[in-house]
Amino acid sequence: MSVEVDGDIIRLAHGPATAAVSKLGATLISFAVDGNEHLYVSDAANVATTSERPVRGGMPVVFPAFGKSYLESLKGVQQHGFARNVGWEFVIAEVLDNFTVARFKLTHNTCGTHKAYREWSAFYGRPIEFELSTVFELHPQAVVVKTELCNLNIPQLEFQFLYHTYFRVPSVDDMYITGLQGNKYLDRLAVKYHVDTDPMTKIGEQTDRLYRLQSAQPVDILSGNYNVRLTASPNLQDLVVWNPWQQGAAAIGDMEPKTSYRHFCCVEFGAVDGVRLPLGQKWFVLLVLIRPLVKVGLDE
Ligand code: TA6
Repeated sequence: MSVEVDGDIIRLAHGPATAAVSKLGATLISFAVDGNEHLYVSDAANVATTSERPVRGGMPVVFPAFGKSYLESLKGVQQHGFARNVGWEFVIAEVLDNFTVARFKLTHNTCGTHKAYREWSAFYGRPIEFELSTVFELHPQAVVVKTELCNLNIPQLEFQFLYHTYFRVPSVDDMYITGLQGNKYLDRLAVKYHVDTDPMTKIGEQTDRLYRLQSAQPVDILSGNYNVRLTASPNLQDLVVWNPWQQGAAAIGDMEPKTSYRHFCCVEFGAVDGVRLPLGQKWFVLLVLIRPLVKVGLDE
């Protein structure tokens, strides 16, 4: 069990599990059990707070806008908001009896000069005051991520939120996602709605799907020794499955090597329908990434 602060990176260890979080966006950049790394990070990713570019990989926090938002209140805000582009305050990391924990915080004081923050504030006609905090609890087989938003001065603060998680897999050809069957999704490339009828969803081409989940149930990524189970709080009802494939990866400057698309898939729990948070209230979400003790599904 240990905690190590290495410049902008906080490293945690607890039993067979290790994790690392960059202060840049409070981005989880590593989660491994028994040395098996579950997150993909591009070779060209910059993980230091000196970069204004978000980490390409790991689990950046998308807030307050998803994509180029369709919501009126977020129209001026850049793609995926600004929380992933700025350095968060590292509050504390400590070893506790059952887990090792690291806490990060982002407030209007820390990101007040960011152009996208000012554009978001412009909609309300005054600087938004908020506190966003994320806690990473590393357990022997899991990482539990808890995020809380507090609205300090706007009657109804509207936002979107997403954990943009890049899962590393040996080969996307041998990867399946279960738990999506029966759910409606928007194919964001063809701009068409479908229902996923597949008990084991497979990605074999450029994919950008936005699911609306009917119930809060776990989603499994099956990939031999790299199986992961995702469990999210019921208020994270949306789920994005994204892989840029060859043509998309070629156009992403900081995705290296360009063949990386074969070794990751983004499976992203979020709330992208627009959440309205009344003044003085808190919004809380949770995501658990578990390495199952019993292997389900495929062998490597
Ligand atoms: O979450 C999927 C997505 O919104 C895709 O549409 C895709 O472009 C991607 O995220 C990556 O976005 P980024 O701004 O990180 O290049």
